[in-house]
Order: sequence, then structure tokens, then C-alpha cells
Amino acid sequence: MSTGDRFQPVPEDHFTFGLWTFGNPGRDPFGDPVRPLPNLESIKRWLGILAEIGAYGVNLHDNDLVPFDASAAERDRIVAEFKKALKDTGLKVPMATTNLFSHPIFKDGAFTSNDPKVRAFALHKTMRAIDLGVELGAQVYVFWGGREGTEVDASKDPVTALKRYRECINFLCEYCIDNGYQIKFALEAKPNEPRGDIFLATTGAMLAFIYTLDHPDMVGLNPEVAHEHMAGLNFSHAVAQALEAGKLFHIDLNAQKLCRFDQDLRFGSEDLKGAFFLVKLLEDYNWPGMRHFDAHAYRTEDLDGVRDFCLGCMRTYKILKEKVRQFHEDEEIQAILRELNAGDEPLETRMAQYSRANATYLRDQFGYSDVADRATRGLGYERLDQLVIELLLGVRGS
Ligand code: GLT
Ligand code: MN
Ligand code: MN
Repeated sequence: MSTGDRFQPVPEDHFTFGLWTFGNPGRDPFGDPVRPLPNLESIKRWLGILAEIGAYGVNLHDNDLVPFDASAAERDRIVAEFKKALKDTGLKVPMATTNLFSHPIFKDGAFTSNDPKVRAFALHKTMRAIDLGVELGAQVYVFWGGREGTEVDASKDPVTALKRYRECINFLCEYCIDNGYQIKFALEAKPNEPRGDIFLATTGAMLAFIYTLDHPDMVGLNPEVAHEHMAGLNFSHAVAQALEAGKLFHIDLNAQKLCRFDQDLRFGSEDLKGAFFLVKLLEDYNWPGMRHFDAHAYRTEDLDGVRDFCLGCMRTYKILKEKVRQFHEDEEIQAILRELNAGDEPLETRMAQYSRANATYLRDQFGYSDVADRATRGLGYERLDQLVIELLLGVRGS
């Protein structure tokens, strides 16, 4: 892959990767790791590689860095070494999270487990992980409840489960307030895998849940491309809803074929048009967050392939950003959009605000004869979409 051109990533692009992404050893339910398991030494090496290829930072679960059973002294030594490597490379840690899914203790959930001891342990572990995140400078704290669900619906009352989920998030908000932490929470939905069904399966469901919390202002969303695509949904629409609500606190960029298991593929490697409209949305609205990649290299790759994977995610984002610029400068596309978006000020003024007079006008004077031509008028979307396709295929624009 060529580097050093205008698509070469730079820290100002704010690209980030989870330690679990470049560290992914390629294990799957049917096969053993194909790459070495990560450790502190390999993490430090990767920080160097990521800095060299232009990333801004890394994100982590507590146990990506500190083993589950580490002593306090061991934890402090590891964190100190990691911080030194961050300083040496200039990389930041904008986001942190808790692993509440790998250890067998969480086999039936963490915050939604029926067992109060397990829920208490999940709070214990998360408070410590938040402390770690704050110590590393993270501003966003992600909650992905991978085990919060069921296979056996007889085992859990789903209403009680949601109350328990809420209680834990409320508790942790208070913990941050009490300690003066500025960190914000970002909830990540996923429909299934590893559980048969995961509670709050989509970004929209998560958004509704946020408004039932004690501190909804502290809590937003971390939508993931793959998770929405697993459910066959339009990712940009989910992100737009989060953005419009002021709740897009973080994002997990990757790629995925619709309705499959969580593939977590290189950004843009599937559904290129969907990826383009996602980048367009984030860039058009100047979304200020990190462009975080939650993906991993194919199982066929060695460590050079992982580097290619990281570079590929970032380059594709930048190339699509360039395509967004071309889209806005394409006269033919813009002329169609101007026509499609031609307003009707008097009519829109009447609709914008209810009044008895406006209602009377719309009910009694305005009617089908005013819109009949709309029923048969072609909208030209075939031409518009083909222009976008040709732009993406590189035969339009410069
Ligand atoms: C895990 C999961 C991701 C989450 C990460 C944060 S971990 O890899 O598949 O979607 O974002 O917990
Ligand atoms: Mn994710
Ligand atoms: Mn995923």
C-alpha cells in the first residue's frame, strides 16, 4: 500500500484503534489464534507502529492492559510503562471501557445478572476501570453489554433486567460525579452475539433507555456499523438520530455484510456506498469526536497484514472524505439537489407552527388538487444515484 500521499493519515484526523483491534489474534469459535496473543511488550511495539502510520490514539478495556488477576503493584507497574510508551509516541487514550464479557463470572450477564453478587462485582470492576480510564485521560467511557441478554427467556424477567441495568448506570454516573470525573458514558447496542439475544438491541432502543436514566445528560451513544448491519438496518440513519439528539458521543467504524455474525471488517471493505454516506454525515455536521475503528484484520493475516489493515481503515476514511468534497463540488449533483430541495416558504411557514388559522387553511383550502402533479412526477433518483456511483468509482470529479 502506498504511503506519503494526500491520503496519508495524520494525528489531526483523530483516528483511534482499540488495543483489542490490532491485538486481535484471530481466534474464532472454530479456530485457534493465528497471531501472537498481545502482551505489554507487543502493545508498546504497536504504539510505535500506530504513531508511525499517523493514528491519533488508542482505546482500551481494563483487561486489554491489566490482567484480570493482577496485583495492585503489578497494575501500577503496567500502567506506568504504558503511560511512558504513550508519552514517547505522542498517542492519546480518548476512550476507555470495561471488559464485562470475557470472564466466566459474566456468563449470564454483568449489570443484568440475576445474581446480586455478580452485579456488585460488575460495579466493583467498572469503578476501577473508570479510575484507570480517567488516569489515562479518557473523555468517553463506553459500555458494551455483550453478555446482558438471554438464550432462555424463562431465566430472566426482561423488565427487571432493564431496571437492574438502569440502576447500575445510575450508580456509575453518581460515582463519576462524586469523584469529580468529567468523563461521559457512551452506550453501545448489539442485537445478539455472544448472547442469543442482547437487551437494548439497537441504537434507537439504547437512545430511548438513556432518557429513563437519572443523569441523561452524562450518557450518549457509541453506535457500531457492524452491529446495526447485523440487524439489517441503515447505519447512517441510526447515527443521524443519535447526532440530531446530541447523543453521538463516540462511534465504532468497521464493515459488515448485512445480517451476518459480527464480522468487524476493515472500514469500507463492504458496503462502500453506505460507508460514503456515513463519512458524509460525520463530515457535513463537523462531528467533533474520534474516528475510532473497532475492527480487526482477516484471519489470514500476519502482523504486516494487521498494519495494512490499520492503514487501510484510515486511508479509506480519508479517501471517502475527499469524495464528500467532490460530491459537494459536483455541479450536476448539486443542481439536482437544489431542485429536490426547492422550498415553498409560505406553505412551510404555515406548517411550522400550529395555529387555528394555519390548521383551517391546510384542512379547508389546501387539498389534493394542489399536489396532484406530485403523484406522477419522476424524482430523478436513478440519475442522482448513478452520479454518486460514478463519483465513487472515480470517473467523475477531481
Ligand atoms: C468487543 C465488541 C465491541 C465493543 C468493544 C467494547 S469490545 O470487541 O465486539 O463491539 O465495542 O467493549
Ligand atoms: Mn464495538
Ligand atoms: Mn462488532
